[in-house]
Amino acid sequence: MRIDRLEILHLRLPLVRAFETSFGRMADHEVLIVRAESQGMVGYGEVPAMAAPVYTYETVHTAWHVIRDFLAPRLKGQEIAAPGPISELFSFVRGHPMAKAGIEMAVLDLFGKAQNRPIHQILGGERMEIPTGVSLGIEESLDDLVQRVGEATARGYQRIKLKIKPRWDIDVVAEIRNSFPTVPLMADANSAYTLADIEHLRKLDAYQLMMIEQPLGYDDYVDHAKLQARIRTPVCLDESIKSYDDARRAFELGSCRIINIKQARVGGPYSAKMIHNLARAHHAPVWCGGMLETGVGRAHNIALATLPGFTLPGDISASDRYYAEDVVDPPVTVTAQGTILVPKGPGIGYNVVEKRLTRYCLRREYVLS
Ligand code: OSB
Ligand code: MG
Repeated sequence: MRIDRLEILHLRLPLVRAFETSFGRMADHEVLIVRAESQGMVGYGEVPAMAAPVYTYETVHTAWHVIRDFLAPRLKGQEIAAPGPISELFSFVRGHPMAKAGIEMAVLDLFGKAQNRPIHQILGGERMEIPTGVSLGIEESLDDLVQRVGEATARGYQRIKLKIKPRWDIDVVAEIRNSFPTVPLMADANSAYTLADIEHLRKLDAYQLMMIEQPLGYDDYVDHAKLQARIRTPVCLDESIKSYDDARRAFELGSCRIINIKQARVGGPYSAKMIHNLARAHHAPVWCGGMLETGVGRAHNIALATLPGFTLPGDISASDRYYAEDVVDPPVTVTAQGTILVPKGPGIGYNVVEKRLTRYCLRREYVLS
């Protein structure tokens, strides 16, 4: 297959409610949508970077630059024999995994459409229904959060993730555990602590958390290993794992027992699958993380989460968790049992509504034609 045209669209979508983490508060979300065309078919991928480099160093602006000036020119005239990692082709660019992932996702969707197969089948997924959880942000008050947790459990979500930061942590987890004694619960700190906080973080051991996600430095392995040796709660890494080699380092050092796999953060679906395979060999569970994706990235995440090692509920919530109107039709929905039914249609299995892409689009450009 050859990519005839590649277009990138910079979208800004309003969130139904502001989402606050230890790195800041977001009222809307910015992403790039990658549209890859071949023989009249269109494949879609997503770069769920944000407007500011506060989660990783990438932003929608760095991804725009890297795709337009380096990755797209490399695709020109290339014959792509089969769906798979295009990381080889892109390895001359150091880093920038989200920019690379957006293109790889779009190419995978194209292959699915060309072969009339769903992408989860191409990836080797095994499940037709995936368990899912929800990520809840920092709120104005504990009462607000208790209400959010109540709503989410009533909707069926199989586990609740609480965002924590210094002064919004132990008491918050204690209160939620007290109000919801049996709910599967975890906490995500987005790198808000240091090793000096070991004794403080150890207090979380009292609340039967499934895991604590990325408590320490966003690029750290050594301190997390020291922390894991001192706390009972399993450590899960998110920000630290940007590649297969990062995952290898983390397992070798004992930095974590669980990995949150985001295909955008690790350079694409095939790198995500490799990390999944490595984690399986280490008997470590993985789950599919989220980046407030639109329906495009969300559909790719659903496909990834059908792989057998994704045994824990992920952060793939229903479209309406973040968006009043998603760019796909039908929107992603969650069953009363807290699962998502994997679509059977070709490619990503959801229809992308071009008119809605246009509605939220700030700028678009053909970067290969
Ligand atoms: O740390 O997992 C994270 C959102 C944006 C950036 C980082 C993270 C998150 C979330 C929300 O936790 C995940 C989602 O619901 O998409
Ligand atoms: Mg996280």
